[in-house]
This record gives sequence, structure tokens and C-alpha cells, in this order.
Amino acid sequence: MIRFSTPLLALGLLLGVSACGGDSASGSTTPADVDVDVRALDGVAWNASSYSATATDGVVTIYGANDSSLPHNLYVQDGDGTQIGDFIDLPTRGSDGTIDVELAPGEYRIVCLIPGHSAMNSALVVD
Ligand SMILES: [Cu+2]
Repeated sequence: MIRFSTPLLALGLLLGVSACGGDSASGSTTPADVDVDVRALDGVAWNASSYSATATDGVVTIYGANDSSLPHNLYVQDGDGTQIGDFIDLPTRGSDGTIDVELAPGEYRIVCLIPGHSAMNSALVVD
């Protein structure tokens, strides 16, 4: 019965409101030390159109979680569409993962490369 329709609601979940076992709420809890929290929502969408992060020693820690009913993956690309670092596979609702990616300050894209999911293309601004 809980539906994630806005990033604010998703954020609320991150702040510790636990899912009640409904059909769509994710039970995944964001790890403590991540710089970016990216969630796939129903409707083939990330939970934000733009993310920002501060690199620590040149590394950004990215957490990805699947809060939707479709399979997804999470890749970081530069402006030319070249993959940077590792990726996160998000095959089912509730799947998640964390990657450390070396990123210089600048703007990148967070994308899902599953065919038909090109709408899942958000900015990642690193400072
Ligand atoms: Cu996807």
C-alpha cells in the first residue's frame, strides 16, 4: 500500500521508516557510508533526475537499489557514454549493491542499459 511516487517519500524511507510488507515498498536500507543513493522506481525511472556527490580521495561510493517490479542495472558513464568503473546489477525488487568509482570533479550520467530503459538517465555531479 505504500507507493513511492516522489523522491521525498523515498527519502523518508531512507530515514528509517520501515516497510510494512506491502507490495511495493523496498526493505533495503541505505548503507551508512555511501555518497549517492540511487533507486529505481516503478515507471522506468530513477528517483531523481540529478544527483550530487563529493568524492573522497577521488572516489565516489554509489549505492543502487531496485524499488520497482522490473529488472534494472546501474552504470556510470562520462559525457561520451563511456562506462566508468563497475556497475550494479539490480535484477529484482529489493536487490541492491554498492560500487566505489574513481571520478574526477565533473558531470557524469547514471544510466540503466536495459533496452527500453533509456529514460533512466540522470546526472551525477561530482565535486
Ligand atoms: Cu532499467
